[in-house]
Amino acid sequence: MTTGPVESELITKEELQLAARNHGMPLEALRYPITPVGLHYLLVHYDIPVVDAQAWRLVVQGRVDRKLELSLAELKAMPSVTVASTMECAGNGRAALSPRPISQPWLLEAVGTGEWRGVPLRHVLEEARPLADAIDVAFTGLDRGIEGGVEQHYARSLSILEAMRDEVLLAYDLNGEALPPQHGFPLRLLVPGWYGMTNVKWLHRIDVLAESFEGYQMVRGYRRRADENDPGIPVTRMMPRALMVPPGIPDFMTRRRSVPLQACRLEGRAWSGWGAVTAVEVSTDGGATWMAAEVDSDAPSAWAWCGWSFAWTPDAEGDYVLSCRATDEAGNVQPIDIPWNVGGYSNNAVQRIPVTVSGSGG
Ligand SMILES: Nc1nc2c(c(=O)[nH]1)N[C@H]1C(S)=C(S)[C@@H](COP(=O)(O)O)O[C@H]1N2
Ligand SMILES: [Mo]
Repeated sequence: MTTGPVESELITKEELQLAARNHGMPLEALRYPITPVGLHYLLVHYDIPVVDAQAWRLVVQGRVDRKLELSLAELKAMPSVTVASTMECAGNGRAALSPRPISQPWLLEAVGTGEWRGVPLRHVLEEARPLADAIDVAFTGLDRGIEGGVEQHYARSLSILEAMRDEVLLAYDLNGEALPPQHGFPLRLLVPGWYGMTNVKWLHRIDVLAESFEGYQMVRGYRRRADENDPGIPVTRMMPRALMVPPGIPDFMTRRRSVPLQACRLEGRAWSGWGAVTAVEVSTDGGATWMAAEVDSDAPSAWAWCGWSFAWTPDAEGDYVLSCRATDEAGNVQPIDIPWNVGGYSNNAVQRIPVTVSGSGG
């Protein structure tokens, strides 16, 4: 998906083509603890396949004692769990890097929280009984395309240890309904805490392997590389991020915010794939000084974002830059800037919202 940096800051027609297919979550939708399905961000590398649920089977094969071929009805008959889980694309924040890595040009809106229902992957793997030499598990989707010159089905893997974690699901419902086509009907992998690319949609094959899976999306895509020659390090769990609902009202074209000169409640949500969010701070001076926000204790689940709020009373009319930043349990804090990388992955630099405060409001 990524072809490297360009000199120009202008969005190319190809980026626009991707952006028109893959929409973000409008940031005002941070107000919902569970993102309504149509507002959840969307990222599809190739084409959305049309899947006949009757004919579809999930095949589990490779280094297992017992090969499985499961229909959707058989999967739905297994014990299920529901988990609210925040998903963020690893490319979220990409378009803010300079030079801009050419790919889906996300600003900050490639995130959403779904209530996913499905069968714990471990349950299915235990039925297939992985052999003692199994170390990796590859997940292959039905969608096919060409990327970096390589024709492929979209596929990603997890180590057998990660694959056996309790929270990992084979999900068939989102927010109480069957997965919609664009989110992976009839089945997708759901790995809470990991960046979006892990959650293989239109899943139809699971291969248990005695060697590590070397698919394109593991060895070429989704690695943080300093330059084209750097093999890089794999992109895995979500780095902490806090986002703010842009306050006030927007200008149609520039989307610059106008806020009246009166008390203003700033609010948003924060998450991390490395443990609970322990603090959210707010800056109203572009990151020079920071103040503690109040973090809600009623996140929809341990894998979902938590709400936060901050009572702001601007002192005077004028221009402000509002920012927020999250700290997680593991001690990760959002940076002001991140080192540039080829694919533009995991740019969790703090959000900056320019606002104009004027008058005394209506
Ligand atoms: N089969 C398949 N799975 C996929 C993708 C894809 O293109 N094909 N995109 C991945 C990426 S990069 C992201 S960020 C998430 C997006 O999931 P969503 O569209 O349901 O939000 O799906 C992941 N799973
Ligand atoms: Mo993504």
